[in-house]
Amino acid sequence: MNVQCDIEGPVARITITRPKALNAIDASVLEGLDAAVDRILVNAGVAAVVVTGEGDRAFAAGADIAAMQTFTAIEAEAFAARGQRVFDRLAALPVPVIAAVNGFALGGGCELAMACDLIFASPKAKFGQPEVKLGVIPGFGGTQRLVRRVGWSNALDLCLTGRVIDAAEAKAIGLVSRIADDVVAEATKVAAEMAALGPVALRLCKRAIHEGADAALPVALAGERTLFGLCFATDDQKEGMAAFLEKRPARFGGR
Ligand code: CO8
Repeated sequence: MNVQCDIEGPVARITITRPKALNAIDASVLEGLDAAVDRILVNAGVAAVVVTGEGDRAFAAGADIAAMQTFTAIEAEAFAARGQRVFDRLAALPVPVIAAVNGFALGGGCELAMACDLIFASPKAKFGQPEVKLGVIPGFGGTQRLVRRVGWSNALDLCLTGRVIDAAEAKAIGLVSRIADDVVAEATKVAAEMAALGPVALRLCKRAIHEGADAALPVALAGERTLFGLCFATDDQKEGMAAFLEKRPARFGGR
């Protein structure tokens, strides 16, 4: 399926394994990503996820151009729908998801990274939505997720020119959270650190941000306070606050 999913303790790692094609996303990669999401969803022990691409050249250099070349309009729309559905499922995982971008994240690769909560990049990572250079537009959510991440000016600049930016510029415009030499190791370390935090709070915090992002502010704030209240029905809240007041590390049970 060209995707590997390794679960080690509380951290799951999803890796696209088509390095010779710069991890280009074809139907088998979408199927593999979908299956990885399924595995993670049924494993209650997973508290954080890292997504990356095999090798040192690419996270994913886009949707597979050779596979798309002869699509009819109907087939293209169906492939975009399939990709959007898989990326939506990844984005909707209840636990934090970190993209570890070790090289090219172009087109569908950039869209995959944006379906993750956080994007970490190696110094040589490259980002872009170069679809217009191929006579098409982003189809796996790029026109919508990019504008939400980096605003109108930056999103239009990138999508309408197709230009490719480096990790430093991606960080400057807010697409990338952190730059690290060994980006997979850094993402795995941060994922493990997150996993040691209150697992219920992590899930509720992600939910508050995701569900509020596209809602009107009063609705989003109502959602936030409901979820805040819900925290007080958990053992983790009792343990977290007691541990602070007793000046000891918290031992969260995830309940
Ligand atoms: N699709 C298929 N194969 C690819 C892709 C790709 N996106 N990117 C690279 N490859 C392959 C190359 O064909 C090459 O294969 P081979 O060795 O058999 O010739 C191999 O990977 C290595 O690539 P290069 O030799 O080109 O490596 P370079 O270092 O010279 O260049 C680049 C690296 C700059 C990343 C270059 O490969 C490139 O420009 N790739 C295409 C980038 C791109 O345009 N991506 C956007 C694709 S469109 C898209 O993602 C739309 C998403 C929405 C889809 C909606 C569904 C309808």
